[in-house]
Amino acid sequence: MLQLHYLTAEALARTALHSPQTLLGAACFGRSAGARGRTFEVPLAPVQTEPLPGEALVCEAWSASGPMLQGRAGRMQWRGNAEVLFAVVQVHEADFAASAAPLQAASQAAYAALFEGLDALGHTHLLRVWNHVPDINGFEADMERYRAFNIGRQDAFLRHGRTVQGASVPAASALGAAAGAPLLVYALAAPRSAQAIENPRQLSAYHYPQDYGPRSPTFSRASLMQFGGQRLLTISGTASIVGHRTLHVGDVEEQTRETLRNIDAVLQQARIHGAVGMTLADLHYKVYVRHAEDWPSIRAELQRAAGTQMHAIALQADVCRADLLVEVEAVGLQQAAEEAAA
Ligand code: 3EB
Repeated sequence: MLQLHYLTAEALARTALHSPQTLLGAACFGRSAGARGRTFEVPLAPVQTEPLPGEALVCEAWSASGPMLQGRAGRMQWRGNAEVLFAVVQVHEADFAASAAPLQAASQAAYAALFEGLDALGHTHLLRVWNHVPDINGFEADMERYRAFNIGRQDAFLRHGRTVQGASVPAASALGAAAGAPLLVYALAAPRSAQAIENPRQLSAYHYPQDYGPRSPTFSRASLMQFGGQRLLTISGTASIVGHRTLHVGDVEEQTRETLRNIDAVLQQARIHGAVGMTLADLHYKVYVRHAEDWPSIRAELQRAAGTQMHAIALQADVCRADLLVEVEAVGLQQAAEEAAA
């Protein structure tokens, strides 16, 4: 059984100490996350993106039932069972300093490592990817770094026999990380393909026009996967975009409400594809806030939609379009009907 918990670094350390066998992998957020990682056997993504002041939940832990195997394949560290695998790849741009476009080359290398590792393990299909691009809104060779990342990512998909649009494109988030940090990609993968879900209110990102870069981003709006008796819905980073345009520039509350309308629209599609009865109140949220001082008003909007008991991690991060003030991703896990009835 797959589970997701948002917890403190101390709680994750206790879990790692007392029941490491059920941990699949984790991501921890903030400057000190990397140092903590060395004490774990399981893959840990050290995300150099700061939690918001006062927020204690700084780790995202995925667990599963065993038996699990783990290892390293080139730049990829992994751990998984027969159904699902957690993978982490970190690439230093300095390794590609000789290239005309080091971030683009590093992005391609990160995804090449992921695809080669996954192919070798038989967990060929990416379900969900988290991308943390250092200085994402900065420039490399006259191009915004997020756009250079998109070129490298798409090249790797194509070179490794993956489609870059349609039903098997993974869900994803792409956020900033501290300048100088390594490019960090972590992911969930499986031996079978998930069902990609799009949002009828938004143009598919893989069809975005050239205004947003020479290559469209390679991600779907959500992915839905069934594991035995369980369903996993992962909703991609979602923002105040309708069609392909940013709405409500400069207004963080309106951006949050538009984002929630988009998440709700994705959820409606997911219900059509089988996530029966899943609602906004059932999801785990990760919220990326450009300006830390906006968090209280964003949180108030989220709680209005998802309830005050909502599970959330809140981070200060640059979002991949300079005019976006907030991006929200979500995860829903539920027992499939056959299982619930049993
Ligand atoms: C958007 O909807 C906002 O490049 O992987 C969200 C989620 C965004 C994933 C990615 C980008 C990505 O276009 C940005």
